[in-house]
Amino acid sequence: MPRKCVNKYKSRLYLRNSLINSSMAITASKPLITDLATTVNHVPSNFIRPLSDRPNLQNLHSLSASSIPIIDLHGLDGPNRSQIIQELAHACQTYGFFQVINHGVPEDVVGNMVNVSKEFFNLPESERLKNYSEDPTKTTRLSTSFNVKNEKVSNWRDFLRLHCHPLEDYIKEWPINPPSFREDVAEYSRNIRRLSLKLVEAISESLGLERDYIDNALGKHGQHMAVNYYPRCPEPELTYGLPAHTDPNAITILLQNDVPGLQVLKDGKWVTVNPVPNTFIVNIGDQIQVISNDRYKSVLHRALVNSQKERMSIPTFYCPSPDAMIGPAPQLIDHDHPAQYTNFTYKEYYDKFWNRALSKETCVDMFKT
Ligand SMILES: O=C(O)CCC(=O)C(=O)O
Repeated sequence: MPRKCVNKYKSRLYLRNSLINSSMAITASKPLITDLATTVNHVPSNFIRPLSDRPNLQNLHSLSASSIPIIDLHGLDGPNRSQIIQELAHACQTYGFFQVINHGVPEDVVGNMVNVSKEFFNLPESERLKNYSEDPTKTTRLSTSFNVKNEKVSNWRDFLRLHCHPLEDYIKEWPINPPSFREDVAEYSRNIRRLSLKLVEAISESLGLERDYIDNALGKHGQHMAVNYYPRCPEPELTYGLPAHTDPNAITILLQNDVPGLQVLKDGKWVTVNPVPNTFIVNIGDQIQVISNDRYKSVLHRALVNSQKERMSIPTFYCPSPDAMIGPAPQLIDHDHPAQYTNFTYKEYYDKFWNRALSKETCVDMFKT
């Protein structure tokens, strides 16, 4: 059969499966969207969002690079510290997002991370599938969408998710292909951990807390990474790479390639954060919203896809260890600012996060007083 016909047949088969049972369809055909995307000219029905919840590609408000604050970390450990702390406080209160330059992560470490990630997603399907799992409790896994077990509409994303701290506990589970994968990703994750620790201390100080307050609140700390791969999509106006959500962790440090797609909700409007070379995008996660007793906000963001070019983003989720007890810092509770949240362990929070589909009703609301 000519290739065109094979593709048509495969996509029809896929669509038929979608209609029979949308949650089974993705496993019944091609588990990964990376492989399915090359066989379809239309978005299969289980990826199509209801009319009221679609990206409005005609109405994109592009933030120019300077609209999301860019914070120069040079001198954070020197005479510029108090100035940088003030800039951080402003960014965290006003945007929940900022970008950092002079962050100390060498360009070659970032370059190797991006290249090896690309190589991973270019491996033959059978090689990639060795890492496939739909179990969110697995500490190393390749998967698709968000949580295929409980979502009604699928997302145009595959992702490789890795726990990274303590590194020696997890590195032995990571893919062995491409051959430099473990070395390149380990080097990147060590560098990002150093940056995260610096930022966590600075954010703590910016809230008027002891420099090590948040560091201590995170217990033994955790660090997870995702490599998000968004293939080209024939009808990007019908679906998302990731729908609106906030991040469940403490802070996220995001590296994106040169293809735009990240949007942040600012004053009720979705704005695109255009890629800027040699910067990371940092956002406040739910745990810092709780610790700050709502002084800092964990802001809704989402990822769009496009028909021209595949996109990759690599977020590092810096988080508490599962046993860490999280609650508003007592120093930030007073008569005018009563505690907004009950105390909980990060494990309780994280289990809730994965057991629900991603949605605009953020998980943090489930822990309100
Ligand atoms: O791809 C992006 O830019 C956003 C990724 C993201 O929000 C996530 O992985 O939680």
